[in-house]
Amino acid sequence: MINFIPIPGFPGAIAQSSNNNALANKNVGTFALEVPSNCLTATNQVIGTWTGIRQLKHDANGDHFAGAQVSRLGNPLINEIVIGLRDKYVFNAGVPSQDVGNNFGPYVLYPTLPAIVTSLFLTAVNSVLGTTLTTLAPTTPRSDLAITFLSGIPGINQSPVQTPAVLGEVLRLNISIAPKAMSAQLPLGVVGGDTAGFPNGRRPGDDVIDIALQVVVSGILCSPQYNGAFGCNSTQAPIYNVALTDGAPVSAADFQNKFPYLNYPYPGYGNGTANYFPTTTTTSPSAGPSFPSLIAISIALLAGFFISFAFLAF
Ligand SMILES: [Ca+2]
Repeated sequence: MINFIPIPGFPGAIAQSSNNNALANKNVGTFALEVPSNCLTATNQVIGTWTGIRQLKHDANGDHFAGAQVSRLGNPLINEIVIGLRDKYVFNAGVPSQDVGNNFGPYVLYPTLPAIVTSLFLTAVNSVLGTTLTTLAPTTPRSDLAITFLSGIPGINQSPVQTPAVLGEVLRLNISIAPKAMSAQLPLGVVGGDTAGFPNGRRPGDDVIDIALQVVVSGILCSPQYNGAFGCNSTQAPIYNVALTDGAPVSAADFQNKFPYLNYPYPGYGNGTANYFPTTTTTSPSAGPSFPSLIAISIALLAGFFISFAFLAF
């Protein structure tokens, strides 16, 4: 799913091009909700959310009911590239409050992805750059990843009223940080200097693949600009200043400026050809109240499954 030819300026490095988007012109089923934000907060303005997919079951009368949870996700890519194969079933069947007890912490503190990238690229990087790096991976244990994905970032999306911070794999959002107009959104979110973006919530135009590569593999949060706030420094992250990328750009400009913010699906007929959007204008939902009074939540929906939203008001 991820193209590992990622180092800009490196011979053979991938260039930013929409042609690298393997999902272009593909449809993803989505279930979108727009919820008044004041329905989701408790004693402070930080919330956590995740989704679960449940099997569709039938009783003796043929009525539907929700079976066991078979998939779960808060932050993108956690299930795919962080949780180890032997524990994916446990992770998918569980809830965030069980993550510490299920001993998922080491997957975050000692991630495999940077080690894989090192095994693939270390020799080539040293050869081309004339360096003698012994690894491309930041030093473990990765306190920066624990803060980013398990506790929330202090001052951004960590609950200010819980000490110590509650750990668990949820997508955290600080509603008190004002959302930005689409024209002002930066695709790299927090690491790009836009605290209204991922991992403080997730907007459709946030380039979560590039963000994850630069946080997990480059170790950008160990760079001098963060001054040790994430428990690491640049000497522990050999390529902290390398902007790793999958080469597939995405930004807010690719999406609608009103709920559900995601684009309308492509028709099955003529997909991939020019001018295959309907030429007639259909009535679309009104923009409704402006942010931040509403939060839009969307997730991929698999046919034949129940889906549940869970909100954690800290
Ligand atoms: Ca990208």
